[in-house]
Amino acid sequence: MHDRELSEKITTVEQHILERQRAHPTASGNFSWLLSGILLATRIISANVRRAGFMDILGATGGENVQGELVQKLDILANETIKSCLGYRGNVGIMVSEEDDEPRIIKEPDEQAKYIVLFDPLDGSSNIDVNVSIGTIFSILQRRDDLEPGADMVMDHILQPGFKQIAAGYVVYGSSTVMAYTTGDGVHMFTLDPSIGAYRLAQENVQMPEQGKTYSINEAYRANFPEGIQKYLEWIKTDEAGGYGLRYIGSLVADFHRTLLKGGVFLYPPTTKSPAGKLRLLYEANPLAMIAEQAGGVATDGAQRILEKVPTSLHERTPLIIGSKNDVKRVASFWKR
Ligand code: P6P
Repeated sequence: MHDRELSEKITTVEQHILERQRAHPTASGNFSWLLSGILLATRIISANVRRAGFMDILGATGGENVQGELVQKLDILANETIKSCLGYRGNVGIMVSEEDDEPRIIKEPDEQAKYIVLFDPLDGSSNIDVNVSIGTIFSILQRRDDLEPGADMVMDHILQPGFKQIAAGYVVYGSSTVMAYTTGDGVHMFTLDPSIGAYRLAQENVQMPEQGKTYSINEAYRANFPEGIQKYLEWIKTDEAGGYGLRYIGSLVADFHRTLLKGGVFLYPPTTKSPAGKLRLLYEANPLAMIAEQAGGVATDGAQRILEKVPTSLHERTPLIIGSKNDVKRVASFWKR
């Protein structure tokens, strides 16, 4: 490395967490150990995503996951990698994956493993074979300490509203691999530096613009959206709206990442095919909603704040309107669920 590069301050995620934990003496090293497990997994996933072009890991396995979607080989690899990296962290009690029908119990309730990690191991997998950005989304809860005797000692710990999350984040495997996370103290963004195999701090306290110039929705379903959404889609194209552009990658993490940085609004409303919406509450909407709010944005299901929804099932779906506060407010002026 040249002197200039040596002199550049490299702040890794681990350093960043420790520096910020010093400001929060109550924080335990437990959490940074847990997060480092997730980040190790994403570095392995990133390496495989980048090699997908010439390794036999493209294409569908032919199997189906609980979502009834064709499961891509990289999906399997990502899912197994995260479970393997987290399984030995010692402080993870339960894991919930988009790819698995049931939760995975790592430690029994009395084994002092307080964390619950919920994740979509590889979101947007339908884009894998065409080299479009895909991503990993994760949410971290703690076991509850207020359960009554006779409670379901697995599901009652998992089905907590999103405002109970202690941390959330995503990794987008795009032209570079970028990770954003929050522990409720702002959103911080890192870029994976392949030359050192570590995530380097790119931006602290990321702020979402109060208003953007982009709306992001699959207009192919226009006729199936609620009438209010259809009216919003008519309005957004008028001169009065002031020149919005439509961007839709079809990979939630990539569409959200752009919305976080540039502002605007991402919408996945209910459709006749998916009356409860398509996206999952526990490991897609909740973590992205925590990130959005921590960056000054908003996330609703058209009726209420995403983070206040009390989940009723593991793979529950929800409508999602997420982005800049003025843009989400504008959508709400046309459509309330
Ligand atoms: P549609 C990918 O399959 C995904 O779950 C999200 O990443 C993405 O936002 C959405 O589905 C795209 O769905 O119905 O527009 O193809």
